Amino acid sequence: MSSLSFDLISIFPDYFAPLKLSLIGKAQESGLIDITLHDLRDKAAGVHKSVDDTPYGGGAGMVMSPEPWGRAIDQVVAGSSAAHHDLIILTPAGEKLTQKIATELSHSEHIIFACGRYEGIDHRVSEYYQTLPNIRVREISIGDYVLGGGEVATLVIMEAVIRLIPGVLGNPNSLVEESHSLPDEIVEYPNYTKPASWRGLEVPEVLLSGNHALIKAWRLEQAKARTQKLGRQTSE
Ligand code: JDQ
Repeated sequence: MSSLSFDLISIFPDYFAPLKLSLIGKAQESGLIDITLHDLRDKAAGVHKSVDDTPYGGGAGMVMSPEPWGRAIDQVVAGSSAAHHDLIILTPAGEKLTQKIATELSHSEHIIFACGRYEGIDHRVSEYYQTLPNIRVREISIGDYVLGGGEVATLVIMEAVIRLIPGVLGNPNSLVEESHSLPDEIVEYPNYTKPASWRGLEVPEVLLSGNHALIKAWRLEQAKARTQKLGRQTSE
């Protein structure tokens, strides 16, 4: 079995409660994936268990200290049997999540998510782990808006990645791809189900025709029109 392991580090591990639900919960139960949560606070020193400090150079807010992150990540790496690790640091300044990145990550054996809070994590954490040959560091954003921390972004990435793992969806992955049969960058065509007439709105006639070649062409045309309308780039 390919079994992808995830280690999630956060001061709010309760954010990840939804991972026991639905598709991801079942993927865990069936052993296709393994998810371990870590409370960064457990790695904080002193009576106050502080994980943040004021920013060098001044400015608003607080920055997460590198020491607890170093202890947490070192421990996760030391406890892993994987030969290679992907360390994902969530940040609004990261490379934008794409389906291509999700696909790459679905082929990983071990993914560590560093979920910061406040104004983010001392940049040396990213720099340090980039120097290790068995770790690939990726700073990732899920979109151009500012969240309160990395936890929700991690849930988004995990959902995008885990559904790509063979055996996670009901249908085999090859069949799932076939059911879309569109280039990665093209948006989905509109979907319809019964009833054929609803509140005066009819399902497009072509979909009731039984002509599969015609339906396929119509769906591709619809998807392209939607893509155009969104102003998105296509390969053609
Ligand atoms: C963190 C914050 C002001 C960071 C702290 C850690 N796509 C995306 N949006 N926002 C994030 C990701 C994100 C990820 C991790 C985060 C936001 N914050 C809050 C606030 C400046 C920088």
